[in-house]
Amino acid sequence: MTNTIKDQTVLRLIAEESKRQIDELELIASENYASPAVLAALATPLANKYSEGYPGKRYYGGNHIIDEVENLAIERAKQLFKAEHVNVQPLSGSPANLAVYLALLQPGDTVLSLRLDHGGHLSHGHPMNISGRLFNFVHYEVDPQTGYLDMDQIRKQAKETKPKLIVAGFSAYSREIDWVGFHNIALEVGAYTLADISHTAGLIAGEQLINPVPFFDVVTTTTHKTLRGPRGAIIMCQTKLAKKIDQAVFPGLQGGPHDNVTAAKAIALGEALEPSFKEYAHQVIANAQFLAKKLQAAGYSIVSGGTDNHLMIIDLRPQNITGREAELALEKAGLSTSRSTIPGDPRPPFNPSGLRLGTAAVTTRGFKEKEIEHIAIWFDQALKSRDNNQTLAAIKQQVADLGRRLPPPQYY
Ligand code: DSN
Repeated sequence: MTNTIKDQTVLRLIAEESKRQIDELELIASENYASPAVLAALATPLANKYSEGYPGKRYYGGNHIIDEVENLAIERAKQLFKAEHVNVQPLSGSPANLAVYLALLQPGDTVLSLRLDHGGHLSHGHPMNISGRLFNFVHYEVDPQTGYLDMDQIRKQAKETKPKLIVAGFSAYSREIDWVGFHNIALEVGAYTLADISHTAGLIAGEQLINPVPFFDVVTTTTHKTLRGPRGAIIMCQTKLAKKIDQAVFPGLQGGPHDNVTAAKAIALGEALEPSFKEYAHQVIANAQFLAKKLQAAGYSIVSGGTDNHLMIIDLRPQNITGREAELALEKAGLSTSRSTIPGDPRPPFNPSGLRLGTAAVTTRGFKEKEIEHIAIWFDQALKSRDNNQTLAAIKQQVADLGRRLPPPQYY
């Protein structure tokens, strides 16, 4: 595919990044490797088209084929998640969430969501984000003792604050979510429900976690994390909200959809409908639970004591290392991770007390427990030798040897 690129500078950078992705191990919980077919769809002439509007009702001519592409993506998402209505146009996760707020709320309305430093997301009402500037977000927290969501406390807060919308679904929470509990609380206080399943969509599609789509009002997800598609998002909702959601996406927030990305979404959704995707989702969780167990055995403290999904948050305070120091040392050892706050973190988000790890990407490369055991050993060695560049370089070499034996899917 890159054979056609003649710009030597860009070509060199693409080659370097591609090599980095082979030689290093991706443990960032929100990343994955899309299939060659998904990547190929992105580099097609569909990228040339303008298609403002929706299938059958466009504001530009020449869209009869694009209509078929978009309808295909919609039908596959409906089938995969048992959704009544799907909008496949959102450009990414934050715009998808903003579209939902625009559809359901008036500026100043109250929304209840998880605090960012307890595992929430910027677009769930952080004061620096447009969501927090336009709407009155109040936040629930995880239980400081257990690291789990406390549904009784959330019910109490919902009754006190009477939100118009309750947001569930998180970017740094490792436990199964009580969707039914959230649904019941929303019924009690007369609130809409939004599930942001961006992190776990692939595990839900692979039938390893509970699916909130059939009974939540609206569900958003990015398509590039555990779902393993192109960068982008979709919104699923009940038929009664379809018009509001569609109008909020276009013309409310976006112009033309990215039709090449829509085609790639259709391919990824088709891949997720294959029986082998269930095995993938199962192995992602098995790998995460095995990694958590090995790290605990090596003395690391995992928030909530383990994981039910693809990710875990490690509280590094007992090791007296900050999240940033750990991230930098691990990067020198070829392990790509992201620092993270821990619930009630005394440190600032730029250099917090924790580190988030995920297994979606390495599982795509075919990693099983045997390879995960190596990761746990290298992780521990790298943090213990964080001031020794020679040891870190030696680990990086071993990481690259394993990485080259189990490379990510490449498209050229
Ligand atoms: N940045 C993503 C994550 O890492 O969880 C969410 O947007």
